[in-house]
Amino acid sequence: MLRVAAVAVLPPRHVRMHDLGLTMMFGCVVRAWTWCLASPDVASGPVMRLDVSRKPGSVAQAWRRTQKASLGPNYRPRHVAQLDRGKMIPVIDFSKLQGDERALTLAQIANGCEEWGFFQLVNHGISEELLERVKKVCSECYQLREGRFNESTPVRSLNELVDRESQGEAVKKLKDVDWEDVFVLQDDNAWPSNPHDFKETMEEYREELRKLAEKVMELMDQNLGLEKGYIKKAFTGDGQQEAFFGTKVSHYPPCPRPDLVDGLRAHTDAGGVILLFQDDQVGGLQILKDGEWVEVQPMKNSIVINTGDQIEVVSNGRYKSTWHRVLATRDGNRRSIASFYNPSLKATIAPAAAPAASSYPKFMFGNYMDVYVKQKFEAKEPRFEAVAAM
Ligand SMILES: O=C(O)CCC(=O)C(=O)O
Repeated sequence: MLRVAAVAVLPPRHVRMHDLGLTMMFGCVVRAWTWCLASPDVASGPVMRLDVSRKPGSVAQAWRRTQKASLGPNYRPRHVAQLDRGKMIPVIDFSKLQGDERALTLAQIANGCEEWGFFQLVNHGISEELLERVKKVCSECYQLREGRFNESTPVRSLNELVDRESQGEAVKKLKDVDWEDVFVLQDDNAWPSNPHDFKETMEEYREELRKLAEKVMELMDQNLGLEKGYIKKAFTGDGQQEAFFGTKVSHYPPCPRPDLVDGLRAHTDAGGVILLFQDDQVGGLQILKDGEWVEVQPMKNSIVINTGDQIEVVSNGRYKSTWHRVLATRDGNRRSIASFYNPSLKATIAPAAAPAASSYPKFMFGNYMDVYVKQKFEAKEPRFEAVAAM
């Protein structure tokens, strides 16, 4: 009989080798502005110029026209061709915000938010040295708790399912568990005390990530035509409350039956801006794009950004939160460190648009969370309806 405890005898911990008001009211009048492009995605491709010469519209629309006109139907970014992975989420060089390519970089961010809900940042300003330390302490911390996973609910549930299957029963994928080992770091909870440098390293990392989240939110303010600091104010009751900032450290151990359980079931995130430092080597994170699951390609030391349900509300649906999931894998122990910059539970969330133009209700974030905890793996629309009725 195949028991899930088989994870224990799989090869040990596998290869861990592991803008503008750029909504830009381009309005009627913006003429032919041109910016050269040199994002990592198109590093070896033709020079592109952002097409803002035509009608009013979002930066993302200008970006799409530019891509179409400049790249032509046959052009594929070099590394896409090399990896042959089909669709790839946008990779954006954050350092370009500092120079001549700021407007183009803002447009890439607008496109990432409007079209994907996900994008990866490189040259984001967080030192490689710190990121290497983060990987090390999180892996060491997991090693110290690894044994516990065999006693956990996902392992027990999968064991039971496999037993039933071995007795001839037709079984279906588990719907109520995730094949992951998780702990959460907040400002006010107990943190692992081992390894000895875990706390210091993770405090330093969280401070950097909190600042990065706030910078990204200011860029969203600009791209949405909102005043600087709008989203942060919305999340903090105009500065009267503290935004929530939590870091979820996850490992997805090797799974003998990935056909019967997901690493993390499909969901959209409840909150604001999520910053994910994912494994360099072990993939598994996928997003739902135009009806297809697309892999979030592992990229060394990049930070993956995605937007949650509250950004969808504040942007009045312009930045939709995207469904994503993590597949369990047979061989490889994926590590992921997701930091969530969310509103305070007491914050009132509503679209920035005038009430008459709002497509979403106004509610207290804490009430939304009460609904979310029960309906996380379901469609978001009923959650908005439920909170509107409160
Ligand atoms: O672990 C990952 O790669 C993604 C985590 C995630 O989507 C979540 O925790 O909401």
